[in-house]
Amino acid sequence: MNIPSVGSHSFYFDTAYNSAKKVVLQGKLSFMDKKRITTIVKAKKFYESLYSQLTAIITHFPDVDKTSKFYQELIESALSIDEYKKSLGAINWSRSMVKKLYFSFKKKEISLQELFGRSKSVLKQVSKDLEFLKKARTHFASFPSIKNLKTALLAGFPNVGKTSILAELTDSKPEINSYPFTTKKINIGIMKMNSQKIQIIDTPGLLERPIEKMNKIEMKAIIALKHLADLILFIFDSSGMSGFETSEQKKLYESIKKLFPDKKIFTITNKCEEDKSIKTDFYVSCKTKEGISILKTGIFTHFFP
Ligand SMILES: Nc1nc2c(ncn2[C@@H]2O[C@H](COP(=O)(O)OP(=O)(O)OP(=O)(O)O)[C@@H](O)[C@H]2O)c(=O)[nH]1
Ligand SMILES: [Mg+2]
Repeated sequence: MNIPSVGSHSFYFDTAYNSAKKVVLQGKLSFMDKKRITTIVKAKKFYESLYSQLTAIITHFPDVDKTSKFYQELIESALSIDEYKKSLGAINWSRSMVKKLYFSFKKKEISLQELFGRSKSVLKQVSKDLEFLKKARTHFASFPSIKNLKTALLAGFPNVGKTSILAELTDSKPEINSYPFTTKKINIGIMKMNSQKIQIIDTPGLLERPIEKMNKIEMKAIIALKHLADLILFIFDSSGMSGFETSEQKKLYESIKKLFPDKKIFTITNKCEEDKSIKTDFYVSCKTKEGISILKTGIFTHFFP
């Protein structure tokens, strides 16, 4: 999600105030007229600047109720939706207050100095909301941009080679390391074959534990599984290199199957140059490239039979 940066309350005030300060009237006017008109133009500049800055915040942040279920759950996993809605509501309130104050100025109920002063205090009242939105923006920036394509999802214990498989199947160049929990965010790659495209998503290592005990990274994987997957690629590593027993991996597979009873799951043994002792639908090795093209064809045939 592309949201412009959020400033502090004084930043917005200063920007508007400075645009008002720059106003200089030219031409042959009496001293009194010049003073009167300058004041009017300054107020207008100040109001317009502030109003458009606040509008930019309101329009660039996503409306939770209008985003997809996937993004809604991602937002929920990162922050409190109530607080988020309240903060956006507060910015909306400040914008309407600024408008009211400007109208009061136009009706000569308040002076230019009062317009500045009162707008400043309105902004101060929403300073905490601006801070919150600043943090929310950082969360949103880390959200993946999911395309509306047929989607396969990589799942399995940490270190089994999910990200390596993503790199083999797609054009993605993800970070791969020999320790668990490398994937802290969702990686996405596009697999192309016969002019068709399939989106493949790599999730953080899924551990076998109850949903309530999952941390945020694990939650993200589950969220992705629930909303995005048309096919799950469950990766086994029976070589012993991942540090997780095959029996533990089988348990995780069973629990994922139960969690998503209506999803098709391909079981895949990775690191098959080391070991092929368990029965799975596919055997691949990212090291020797064995089985990779058979897997690619299998995925394509599933989506485009
Ligand atoms: N021998 C061998 N090693 C492999 C193979 N595929 C991946 N690896 C290695 O296994 C380690 C883990 O690979 P990753 O792709 O990072 O595993 P991951 O499942 O994405 O791990 P997390 O992101 O932590 O969940 C890396 O050191 C890879 O180089 C393979 O086919 N054979
Ligand atoms: Mg990974």
